[in-house]
Amino acid sequence: MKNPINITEFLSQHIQGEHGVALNAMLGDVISACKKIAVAIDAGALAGNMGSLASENVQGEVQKALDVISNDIFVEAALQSGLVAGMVSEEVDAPVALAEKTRQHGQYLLMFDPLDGSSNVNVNISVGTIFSILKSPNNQPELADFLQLGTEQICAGYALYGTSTMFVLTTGNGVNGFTLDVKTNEFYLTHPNMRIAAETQEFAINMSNYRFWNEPIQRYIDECLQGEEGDRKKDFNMRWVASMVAEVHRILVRGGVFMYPSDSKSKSGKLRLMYEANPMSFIVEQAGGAATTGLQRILEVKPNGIHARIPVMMGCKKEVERIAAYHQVKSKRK
Ligand code: AHM
Ligand code: MG
Repeated sequence: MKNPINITEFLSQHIQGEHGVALNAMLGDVISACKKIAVAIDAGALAGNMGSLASENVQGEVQKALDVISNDIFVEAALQSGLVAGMVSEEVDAPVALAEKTRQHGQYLLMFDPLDGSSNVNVNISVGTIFSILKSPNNQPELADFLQLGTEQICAGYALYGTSTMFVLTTGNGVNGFTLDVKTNEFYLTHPNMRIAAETQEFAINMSNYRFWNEPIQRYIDECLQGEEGDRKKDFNMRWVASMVAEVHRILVRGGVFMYPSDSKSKSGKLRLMYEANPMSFIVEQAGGAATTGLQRILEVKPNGIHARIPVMMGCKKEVERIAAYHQVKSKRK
């Protein structure tokens, strides 16, 4: 690629307005966290990071699992700007405790999943970091201050630690993707204005849950599997990486639909609203796609807890609308 723009220049040129200065500073910290996490992941088993928390290395030191290491890297880096008043992490039960001094000037809330898909780490398959930034109602946020609708997000993004490391971002004005140049340790714009294809013949779902799904999801998948011989009159392909970041990235690049519905064994779904579903829905909508629980636009769901779970169907708008329509048929029949 000829002279791609680096992410710092891109952000200073493209992120302006009310939150511009703050976002530039906070994103600088998030980007540096993601670069450090990429290094920790790259080191793999050589760094002794793959063990569970209870295990010890040969020196008798307790080994830290990579998702805890990633969480610590993210928290430390995100505090640098002094603009974050509160944080919620998949790895921490309550909002992350910030020192009194740190949150005095904070005006923003940062939600994040430091290492999504971490069950893939030990088998060397792609994982990611997901984050979302909200305005904080005050600089001493209470639990209720975190429970904002996804429509309130001012920025969301992810890092994908895949065959190359990428950083994908929206601030509500389209979606842009950057690739890490390992020689200079800089992200460069390689995927400007990412758009989800209007048509697709590819779906992503964990098929092993088929018997637990509700009827609308079974119907949608049955029709995909019937292919040319069924109502859809076209054959479908399937992918399942078990890493939402990799899945959504593939959909941004070559189309498709991703589903993690609720089912009879996980009544609320598996994925978390505030730091998985919401940021990814914001990105997907900004790329021309859609995201639903089946019954409601994800970005309009009022969270009932910082770790609330939610059914997720996202990607190609037409397919997501079809899935939502199948849920409508079911709820009318009740
Ligand atoms: P995690 O946050 O504990 O890693 O779980 C989220 C991940 C998603 O990235 C992925 O879509 C899903 O779990 C895979 O679940 P399953 O193993 O049930 O297929
Ligand atoms: Mg996760």
